[in-house]
Amino acid sequence: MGSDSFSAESVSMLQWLPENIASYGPRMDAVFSNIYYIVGVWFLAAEAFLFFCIIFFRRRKGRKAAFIPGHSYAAMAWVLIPAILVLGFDLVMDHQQVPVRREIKEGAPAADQTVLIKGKQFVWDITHPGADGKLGTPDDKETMNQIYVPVDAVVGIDLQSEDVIHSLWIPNMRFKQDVVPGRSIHAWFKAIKTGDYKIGCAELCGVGHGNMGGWLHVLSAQDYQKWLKGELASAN
Ligand SMILES: [Cu+2]
Repeated sequence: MGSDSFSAESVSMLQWLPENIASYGPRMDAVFSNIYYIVGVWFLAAEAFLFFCIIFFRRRKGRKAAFIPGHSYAAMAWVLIPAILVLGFDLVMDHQQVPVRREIKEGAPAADQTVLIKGKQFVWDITHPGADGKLGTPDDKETMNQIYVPVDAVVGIDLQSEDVIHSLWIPNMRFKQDVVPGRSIHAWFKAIKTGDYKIGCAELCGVGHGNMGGWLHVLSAQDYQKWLKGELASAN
């Protein structure tokens, strides 16, 4: 990874996205912007052609409607050439997203620590490892809807559901992963900036779906240690 062709900071469309705080974010945003521009150009071309046809082939006095079966190659070309072009652009987009997908979904680096996140109607039940860095020990720290992680650390996320399908969504982290009952799904991220960032549920999971919001708190290494010891004033 790290090829300059993936550098996307200068692309204006990215100003609309929430601020990126993920180590892999620039590569993912580059994929977003490539798709945005390719699809955008095709959208404008298709709409322009549609309006051209509406205006120039409108009903007029003395002009009869024609039935065009489209059996000639010249007629078929109107469909086949755009279809081949679209397929070509599709392959280009696939080619660009494969390494990014591989990095994020398949290439999970060794985690500095792992957080267990359980979705249930209608809260995120979050278990952080304590000072020993391990889950399932007495010093684990549990919270509701509040995730605490140190900055610049690879954080593994184990996702489980106690009832229905939820989806953990952290827009600033470019993170969205379905949470499926009966499965333990492993994901990861690495925050590159401290701060508080919104989390939500992105899968309609019942009447309280809209309440499944919370915060991701990215702390400096010192603040994270303070939080573990219960000394961080603002934290629960
Ligand atoms: Cu939910």
